Amino acid sequence: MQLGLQEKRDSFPANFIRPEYWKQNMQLTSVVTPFTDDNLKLLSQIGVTHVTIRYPGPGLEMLQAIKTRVTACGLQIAAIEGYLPIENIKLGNERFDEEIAEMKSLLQNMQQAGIPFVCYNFMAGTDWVRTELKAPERGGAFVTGFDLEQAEQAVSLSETTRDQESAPVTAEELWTNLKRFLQELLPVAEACGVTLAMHPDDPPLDTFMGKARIMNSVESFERLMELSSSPANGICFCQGTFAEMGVDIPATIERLGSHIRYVHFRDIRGTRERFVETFHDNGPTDMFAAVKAYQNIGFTGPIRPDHVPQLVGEEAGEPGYTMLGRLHAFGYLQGLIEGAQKC
Ligand code: CS2
Ligand code: MN
Repeated sequence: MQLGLQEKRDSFPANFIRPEYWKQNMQLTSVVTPFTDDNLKLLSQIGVTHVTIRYPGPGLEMLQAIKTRVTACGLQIAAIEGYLPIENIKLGNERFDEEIAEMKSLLQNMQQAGIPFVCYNFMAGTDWVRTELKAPERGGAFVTGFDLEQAEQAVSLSETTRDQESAPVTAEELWTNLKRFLQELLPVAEACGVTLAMHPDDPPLDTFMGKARIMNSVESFERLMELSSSPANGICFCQGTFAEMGVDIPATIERLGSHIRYVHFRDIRGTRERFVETFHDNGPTDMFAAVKAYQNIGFTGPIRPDHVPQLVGEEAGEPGYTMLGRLHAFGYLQGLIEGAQKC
């Protein structure tokens, strides 16, 4: 009997052939936007093995349902990232305990669903912020940008943190709330086999719209690591945000070393006060040296291309989260990983 085209595709095992150099290497993971079966299949076809999902709300059922869809396409869930209910934890207000309880139950559900990483940030009032969503990059592709002088036009690019009430918060208060957050969650995370990976403040300013920012330097990440030696206390090395800090990327990867448990791969041109994002292969950072540094520190965790340019035909997409640029970024990253592995 002759198989039809679709049946032939469906009967072909995902990631059937994995060359030897992938065995002890990083895990390619991706955010999937829009979250469709076609996009899941597309990622699986190009060699991506894991996905990063947004927090889908409380309860195990939704996580299990997403897992079923992801597994059907030959992929695994590496991490939950974004849309976490932790705004009142950051502000340390009367809803602190309620949100801690929701996070503890998330960690338990992640254990049930076999999801090993949760990526969070400690920016109060906003998520990542930009003042420009359509800056021109190579060939007229669109990238996002930031200019502190135009901060009143800033857009927070995450639905959960738009229009938050604007109570000011100091750096000292944020450190206190962070410490309480870690004291509550790290023991549970450890027991559940989940790692918390802190994402830096983007942009890494000292203060923004009346709120202090604390995860804005290499030293503050070292301080975070000193708060607890739990193996569940990890770092999400968002390369683009560290580049905004103006630090040497490969040297910083080596400096933070094994505390880096999750990686966002991306680059920018400029400074933390004024920058634009770039194509992954078109920024000032030596991306080969960065990948080499991840290999030197023995990093085998999930790595994902972070924000990507919006390419022709994708002008209406979610800034930073369209598909075509992501395919290009993965191809480039795969080449760098193989190259770095072999020399
Ligand atoms: C962003 C964020 O820079 C980024 O990675 O796209 O939405 C990110 O997912 C959250 O800030 C992580 O906590
Ligand atoms: Mn990032």
